[in-house]
Amino acid sequence: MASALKNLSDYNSDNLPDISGKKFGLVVAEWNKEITDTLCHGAYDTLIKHGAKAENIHRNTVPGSFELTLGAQLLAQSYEIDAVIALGVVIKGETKHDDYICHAVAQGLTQVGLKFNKPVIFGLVTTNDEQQAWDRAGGKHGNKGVEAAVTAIQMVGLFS
Ligand code: DLZ
Repeated sequence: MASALKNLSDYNSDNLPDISGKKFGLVVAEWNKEITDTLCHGAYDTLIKHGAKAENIHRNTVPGSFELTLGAQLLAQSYEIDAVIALGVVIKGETKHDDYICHAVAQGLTQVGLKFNKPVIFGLVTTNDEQQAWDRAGGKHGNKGVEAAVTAIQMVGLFS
């Protein structure tokens, strides 16, 4: 039976929209800086590979992942920015700090996206140890920065 449902967007991760005129914000946490820099390079290279112009990619650095929300808001409130990608690494410690940070960031980024009605991508890597984080920053589980950028591009297509 033919479906009456129509796709609002034909874009998916194999068929991404033209982003040559689009502007992106990257907000990157400095905790676990070597790893977040690797995520950031992955995201940046992916945006460039898919046609974004270097001058249209803006980066904010924030101290820790908890600050990603405000850093994302600073970018999202600029009417020029089409999508924001938030990148951080939270590694589990002896206390429950990681839980608090991760929940706060997930809720905060959701709110920013809804408030400014634009894609705000959750690129927070949450792991039990540093090795697991590297595994997700160019290691055996890929680079979550690349995945976050592909998600941003796909969402920009939905909003175009
Ligand atoms: C305090 C803290 C701790 C213990 N661990 C992390 C972490 O693994 N990853 C991260 O991005 N940030 C961490 N932070 C810093 C907090 O995100 C935040 O910067 C401080 O609590 C100040 O608000």
